[in-house]
Amino acid sequence: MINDLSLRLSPIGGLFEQPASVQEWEPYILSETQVESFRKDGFVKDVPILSPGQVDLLNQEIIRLQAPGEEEKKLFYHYESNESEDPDKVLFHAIGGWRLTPGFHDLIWSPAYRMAAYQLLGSSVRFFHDQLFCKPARHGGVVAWHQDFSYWTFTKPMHHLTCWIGLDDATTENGCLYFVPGSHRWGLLPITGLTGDMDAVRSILTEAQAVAFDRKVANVMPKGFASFHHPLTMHGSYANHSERPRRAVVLNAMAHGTMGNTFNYERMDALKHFPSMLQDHVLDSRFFPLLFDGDAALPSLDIPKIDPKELYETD
Ligand SMILES: O=C(O)CCC(=O)C(=O)O
Ligand SMILES: [Fe+2]
Repeated sequence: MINDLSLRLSPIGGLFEQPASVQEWEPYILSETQVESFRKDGFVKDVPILSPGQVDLLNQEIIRLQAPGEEEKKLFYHYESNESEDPDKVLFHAIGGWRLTPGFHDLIWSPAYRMAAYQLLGSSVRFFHDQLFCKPARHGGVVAWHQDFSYWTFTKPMHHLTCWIGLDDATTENGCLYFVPGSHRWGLLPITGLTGDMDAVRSILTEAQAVAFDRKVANVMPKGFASFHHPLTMHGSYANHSERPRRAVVLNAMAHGTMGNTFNYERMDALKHFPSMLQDHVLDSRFFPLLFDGDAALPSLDIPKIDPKELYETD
């Protein structure tokens, strides 16, 4: 029997010690300066999430996730050993690892992650899904420039947040992520592809937007550290020609109250293996656990937060 960990609605192992009091939450609170830089740029980086030992444990589990049994593989929402199809540009991309191994299951309960997500969504936090993006040494492929919400229009309103956590030191040599500061205010652009041509998005940009790419920021970070980005922030990562792999796990959260918007969705085929999401129904099944209701848990703390009306669609 396959053990589907999505049936377990709280941490199952000991990956993180959980705060036992209001005071124990305090070290995880992002500063007003960090929240302000997210508001202004559409991302914030250098947030510590994992110790080197925790990173090692997850990298061990990745070995298993890259060679799943037939039944285990069915638990993934999406699974491509090489999303790019070009054997010289390998991008392992899998959604749903949290259902298979205890470390990735418990990762979504990281206190540092939950606190930051609460502050940057400005709302209580539901888990949407996870993703693994792994580039091998020497022949790692690109992730073309994109906005995450262009892939998520089967949900509404747009009130999502992406957390990218490095499982290797990420550098410009091994294909770190890049962000275009301020692009979270560009509005939603169409999908132009996730692999293949890194710069495919250029064909649909205004001149001013194309110029903004000159200010792109390299998300260089040591392993175990995270960046958080807005669902419209333009981001992508170049090929890995270095002698080191570049592995990362991505946690996608949404505000509690986010609904299915699948009725007229054009890419239903891509959702074949996703949990059921019904039009106008709040996504609150066991696949979308409530991770943190900061207002209820910590009413006495003064926590800097994004006002959702400023940065998200709130209706
Ligand atoms: O890991 C990468 O290079 C891509 C990550 C990404 O697209 C994301 O975090 O939304
Ligand atoms: Fe992305």
